[in-house]
Amino acid sequence: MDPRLEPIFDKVLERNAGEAEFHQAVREVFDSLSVVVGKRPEYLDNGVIERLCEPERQIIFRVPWVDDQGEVQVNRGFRVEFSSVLGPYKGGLRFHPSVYLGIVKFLGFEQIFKNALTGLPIGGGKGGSDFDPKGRSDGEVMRFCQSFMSELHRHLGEYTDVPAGDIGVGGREIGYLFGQYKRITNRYESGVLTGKGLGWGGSQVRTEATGYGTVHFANEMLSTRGEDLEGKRVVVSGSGNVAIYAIQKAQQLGAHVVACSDSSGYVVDEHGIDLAHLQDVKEVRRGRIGDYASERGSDCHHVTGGSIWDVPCDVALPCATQNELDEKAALTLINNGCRIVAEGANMPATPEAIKAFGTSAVLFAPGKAANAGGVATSALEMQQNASRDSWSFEHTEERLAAIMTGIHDRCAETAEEYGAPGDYVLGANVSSFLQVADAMTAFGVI
Ligand code: NDP
Ligand code: 2IT
Repeated sequence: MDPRLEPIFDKVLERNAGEAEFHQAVREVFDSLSVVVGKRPEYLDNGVIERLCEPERQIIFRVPWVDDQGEVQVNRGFRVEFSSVLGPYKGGLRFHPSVYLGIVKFLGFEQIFKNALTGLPIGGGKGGSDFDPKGRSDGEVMRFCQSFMSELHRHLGEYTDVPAGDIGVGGREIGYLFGQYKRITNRYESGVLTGKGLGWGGSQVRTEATGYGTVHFANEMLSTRGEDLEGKRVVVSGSGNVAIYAIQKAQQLGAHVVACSDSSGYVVDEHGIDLAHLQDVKEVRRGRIGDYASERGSDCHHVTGGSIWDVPCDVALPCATQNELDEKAALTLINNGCRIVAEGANMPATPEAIKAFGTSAVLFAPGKAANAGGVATSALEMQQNASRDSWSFEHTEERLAAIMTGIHDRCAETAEEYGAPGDYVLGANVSSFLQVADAMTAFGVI
């Protein structure tokens, strides 16, 4: 890190004690910014970098609700409104027991740069709760969502803050959240949430967008080497929204997807993942990846625990959660001949893993570039809501593909310009930082 950035980073550590994931996300950006402050020292003088690390607003609230046994449960809700310099705060809500302020801040910080890369007018934010939806009935999830929105609604608005889904928040949850928002405010304000159902203001392709976009990005990376996904062996971690549609798009492009996972273990299916079966297990029955394996028969095996990155592949798409791919896993992937890693999840590779990829032949794309298709399509949903229009699947997918190609090229060109060809981390961080920092400079010290 450039020595001029060190005191700013030390201050981030001091003011945000114990928030390891937030420190990790900031550190990665600061490491990339060393090349910027050499050329553009004015960003040190006007406090842009320091201001960018401090969220504009952080909301923490109690979420009380009653479970099916009649017992009162109390969770904690968060919304970190990080930066509105390019547009309304935009970013998902995560419901997972591991959620605390440090997770929401890392995700919100990443979202500022990701959203800038899309080229669409959206700022960065993130929210969620330590509520665990696993094993909860629909009624419990509904009552939780209603209580969560009873507080959050006063902070939202199509010009203010527009949440969407993330881990543990999909179409069901967005429905309950939107219903409660509409009831409390007495306004059918479609543009206040994205990821809505297709019959009530949602956009075609939003469900598929993150996974599709990640695969499109990986294909663009391959094309820089004169290759494509046809015939490639692909491993996708996770089996949620992002993973499922990454698998679908990879298969549509002729890849052979052989493994996916959940937090209990992974499956290897040498005949190729049967997507319809996976969707039935995960999306319809809300089951586990172990159920997929046992119902599939003897050619498919389930490994409890272990690391999915032990499965040899040409292309690895981590689509589960942060820090799921460490240095050991990275070295295994490299030794097994993997050549492309594109992050569908947010920050799934540890800093040590990214370093290992950097000193190998692997091309690595960070989540803020490779998974930006989800939030980009959310912005397209906002566009459709604002114009009271709805676009076809084909048109929306074309827009998504063009946005992903644009992000790929923007990262690759910036990396080249700053003397680091093929370094998508540097390209993504520098290019988005410059856009955000220039807008902040134009607005003065606010
Ligand atoms: P889902 O809740 O649909 O799926 C999450 C998947 O990741 C599940 O398979 C889950 O397994 C697994 N997982 C979650 N936590 C852990 C953990 N601690 N250890 C191991 N596995 C875990 O979420 P999404 O697919 O929407 O999100 C996946 C990732 O993609 C996240 O990093 C998210 O931030 C990112 N992302 C999502 C976008 C979206 O539009 N949804 C957009 C951009 C990024 P299990 O069921 O066992 O918990
Ligand atoms: O991490 C992400 O980009 C998301 N969870 C999607 C955010 C959004 O507003 O669609």
